[in-house]
Amino acid sequence: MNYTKSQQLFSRAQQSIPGGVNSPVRAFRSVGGTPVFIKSARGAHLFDEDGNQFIDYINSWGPMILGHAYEPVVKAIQEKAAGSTSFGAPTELEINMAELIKSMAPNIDLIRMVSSGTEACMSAIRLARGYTGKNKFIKFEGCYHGHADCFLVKAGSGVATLNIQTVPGVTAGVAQDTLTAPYNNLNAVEKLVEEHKGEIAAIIIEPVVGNMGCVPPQPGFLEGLRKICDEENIVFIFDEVMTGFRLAAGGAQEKLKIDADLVTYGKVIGGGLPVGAFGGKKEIMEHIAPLGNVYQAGTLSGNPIAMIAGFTMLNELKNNQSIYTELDQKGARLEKTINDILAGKNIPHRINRVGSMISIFFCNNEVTDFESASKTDTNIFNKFFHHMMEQGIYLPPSAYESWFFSAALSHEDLEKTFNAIKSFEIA
Ligand code: HOZ
Repeated sequence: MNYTKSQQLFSRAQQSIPGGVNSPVRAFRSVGGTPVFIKSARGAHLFDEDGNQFIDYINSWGPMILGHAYEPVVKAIQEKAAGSTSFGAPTELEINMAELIKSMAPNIDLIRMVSSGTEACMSAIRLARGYTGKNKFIKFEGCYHGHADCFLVKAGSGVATLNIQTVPGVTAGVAQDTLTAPYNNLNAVEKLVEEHKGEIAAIIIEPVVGNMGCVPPQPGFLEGLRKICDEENIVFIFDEVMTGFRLAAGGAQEKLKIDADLVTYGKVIGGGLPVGAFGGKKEIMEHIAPLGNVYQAGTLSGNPIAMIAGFTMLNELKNNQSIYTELDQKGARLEKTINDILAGKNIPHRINRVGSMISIFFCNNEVTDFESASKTDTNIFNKFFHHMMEQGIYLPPSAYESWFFSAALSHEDLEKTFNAIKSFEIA
């Protein structure tokens, strides 16, 4: 494939944008090469500035569940934009959106819109602290909850991709209140809770991890965390920025049958526009200003264009839940066929999948936490990534990010993906 224009754009971008990108993983630093500059997308396909076409396995890191440029969403945005793009004042649409989310996701009595997943998680932690009067919280190694200072401790996603051990700018004072445990390790959490009795405000978790690659919870893990939270008056926060409305209409809470106290959402609820939200039980949420004193605000919160895009997409999902069965069937086909192809080639690998989130780890071990995910052979991954790109398959440019696919992915697209993998050689 020819990437001349992307190469030129990347050189130009580096003169004005740090590293040439507005989010680090996009820079292709770990896989090498030049990032592809995207011009447009439709359905399951991306089109770059050089005229190359790719089958998209990122889907804007989750939100394009129905595929790119989904017509009802595009139309709704166009119509809404004609009535202005921001008011900084309440609209009926925000109520419709809150009511729709409440009708789909469990345990949400009240919900507050923000502008990103980072903002949602940051606000949820502040709220948990304000509600419990405690300062510390537990997060899991390799889980990523946005880039607020307190979360950049053993974080996954870009921090893991770039192998950044400590993030300059995060003070020791902030980091000391962030406790970490290995994912899927209940004993480690019990130990932390015992050591810091009465000090822990929250446990925040990606119920199915996407930010160290896809890593599902083992049976009993989330149930055990729920029990600890109940016994110790700890707020249990599900970060559903990736899983919300993707794994099921009610997100991971519904899919895994676990109740959270607070839930955070991101880009998915804006249909790809910059949106986030945090919501949950009334008893906790009523501590948020102006009901309570836990302050949180934003001019673009509940922005009409973002709301109409998200509302239109979520409404489609609510009214057509067979989509989740369809996504799961495509995922199962993807998982089995890739497994068979790689096994036939004696390429060491493990595939983790939940619904339409899937990852290939190039290793011989089961992947259940960040340590086991780190055993993936990144050299093989990097080769695989570039091979797939050459064949017109666009994967996350990192061994530590889940792939996401959309309902628009056709069986023909799957066949093309399998053919691309069949021609992959390690040597
Ligand atoms: N690391 C982000 C996903 N987990 C990528 C965000 C982006 O580059 O858009």
